[in-house]
Amino acid sequence: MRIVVLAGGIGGARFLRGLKDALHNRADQAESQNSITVVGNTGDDITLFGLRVCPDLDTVMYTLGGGINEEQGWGRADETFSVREELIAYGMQPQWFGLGDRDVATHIVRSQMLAAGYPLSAITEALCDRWKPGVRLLPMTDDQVETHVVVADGAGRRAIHFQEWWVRHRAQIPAESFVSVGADTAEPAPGVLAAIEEADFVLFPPSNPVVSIGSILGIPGIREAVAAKTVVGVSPIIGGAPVRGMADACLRTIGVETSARAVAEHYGSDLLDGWLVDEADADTVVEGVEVRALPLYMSDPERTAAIARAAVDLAVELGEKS
Ligand code: FO1
Repeated sequence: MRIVVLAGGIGGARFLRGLKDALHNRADQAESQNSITVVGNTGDDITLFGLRVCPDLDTVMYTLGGGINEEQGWGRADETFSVREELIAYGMQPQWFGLGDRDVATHIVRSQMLAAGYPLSAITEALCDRWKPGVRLLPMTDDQVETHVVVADGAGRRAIHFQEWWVRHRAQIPAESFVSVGADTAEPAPGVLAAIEEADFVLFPPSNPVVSIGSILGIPGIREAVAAKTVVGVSPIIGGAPVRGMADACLRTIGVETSARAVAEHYGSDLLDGWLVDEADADTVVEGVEVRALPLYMSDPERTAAIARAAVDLAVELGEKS
């Protein structure tokens, strides 16, 4: 099976680990027939201290490559922070985004290759040569696209980088809107549209539907290509609350209720064919979308693999998009 997964950070990476397990144990397909192409969100990317940081690409790469800080879901395991401490000693700003020493090496490799003219897709492939994530990881675009947040508080109305809103302010300043800076002139990265067209189906993991999956779908050409395929998504909302992160703050900003049903309706039945919800939301009905309920907390690898298997099974059941 050829599967394309649109992924953001932590939730997407953990789902992908379960998907690899589910395919590995699947009897009806020779192992070699399976391929997973991940289209990763780059809207969270930020340049800090002259280094280009790609949080969602790195979270997928480290999680599937065995280098992730498991509790955090981002950054490296066994980290030290000497570089960070020295930067603070120099009074360098910002100090609200913690870069670990091992992680800095990734950003140095990426920044050096960017300066030499390599596109982000080639750089990501080179980094994955080391980490061997077992999936093909493509950035959604090679162009620079960043999510900025329009906020208004005592300091006045202004746009700040998504990371500043997310990490410094923990999404506590109400966001008026999200702006995907650069998206309107961005092109899908090489291989993205072809992978989607050649896929048997597309999966939306429980990533942030607004700033992760929404950002990917916002790259011209990607939403149309995905809409032509069978798409099965996994709800990131269980019982009216996000499983992790602050998806509710993002959904509120775009006027979408924090519920499994509302997120599916936000994606739209022109895009979404199947939707997995937790048993707490088993009464979810979405016009034009096949809804299935099962335990959705990715509490352990077996549970995560079961969720991924259910997504694959539903996609196969829904078959070729009519
Ligand atoms: N998240 C935090 O809450 N605090 C941090 O200091 C932080 C540093 C960081 C460094 C590298 C990286 O790849 C991710 C990092 N994150 C941090 C997480 C990041 O904000 C999120 O992974 C995504 O951008 C949101 O999905």
